[in-house]
Amino acid sequence: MKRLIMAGILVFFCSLFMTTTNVISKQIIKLGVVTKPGSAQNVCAEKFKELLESRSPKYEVKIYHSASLGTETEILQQIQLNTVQMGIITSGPFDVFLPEARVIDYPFLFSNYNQVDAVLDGKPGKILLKRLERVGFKGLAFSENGFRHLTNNKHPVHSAKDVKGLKIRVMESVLHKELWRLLGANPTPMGWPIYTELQQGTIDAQENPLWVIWTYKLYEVQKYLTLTHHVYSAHIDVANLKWFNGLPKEDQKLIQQCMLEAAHFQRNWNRNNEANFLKKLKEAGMIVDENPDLDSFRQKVKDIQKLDIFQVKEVKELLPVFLKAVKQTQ
Ligand code: EAX
Repeated sequence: MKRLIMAGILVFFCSLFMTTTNVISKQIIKLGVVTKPGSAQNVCAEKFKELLESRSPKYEVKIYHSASLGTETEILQQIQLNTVQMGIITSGPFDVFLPEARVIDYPFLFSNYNQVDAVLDGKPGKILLKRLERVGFKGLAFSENGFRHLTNNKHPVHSAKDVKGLKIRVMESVLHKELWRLLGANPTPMGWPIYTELQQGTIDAQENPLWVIWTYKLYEVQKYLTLTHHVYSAHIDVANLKWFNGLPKEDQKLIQQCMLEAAHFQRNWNRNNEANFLKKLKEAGMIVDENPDLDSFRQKVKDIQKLDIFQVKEVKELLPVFLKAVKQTQ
């Protein structure tokens, strides 16, 4: 009996020890996204978590969503400091950190998803991911926000002249501000979310992919939707470079692989749902212009390359690489 009790106690302590060490040895990866569950960034983040945790007992991915870490710019700053290890961040705000990141958001660069995949999964995308190392990020993959469209609450926008004077919120991105200034609007950079500002009328307009307009109920505060496709908005899925490089080689490979798979899964999710989001937005009462005069928009931004923001050496070198790669897909 005594022996049995001793054995029991031993088993108890052993299992306690094992559970404790198991818990202690799990490394927490903090991953930041600005948007809420169900949104494009989160679909990618959740898939990444699922893949990594099922393939390695070593890591636990903690997703910080719904702007709990601040704006996308602030999340990027925290990743640079390694207080947050990873992020799924819209490409726009990256150009404050690395000017050449703005080539992805170059207006009317991409016309369809085949081009996007060929260029971002090809050499130009790889160059850009590598460049991020200069500012402390490990660029892992591209997931996506999607093609951006204009909404506003003032009047229908069919051609570029209708944009004149609109008070529009833009991302915290140098390029996006300049782009909407060229188009004749009055742009204000702000972090996400922006529902209250739209509701209160501090701003008249915003631009985002269809899933955003639906998920954030912007149809409640924006009457008009114009399918402008003016910018393809990627997410750049990044990690703190030093943290990443400090991991064992096989873990680096695994994290890279899980993020690539998550990104591809998420891109499909976005593309498969787009038509449905449009349908729902119409049903919700938005007045949609599906065939705006895009030439008038292109005309207004045709000299964008002459702006100072495109004279930065690194931007000047990388933009032609992207433009050429897109051409080759045609
Ligand atoms: O995904 O700030 C923005 O407009 C972004 O598109 C936002 O992250 C929503």
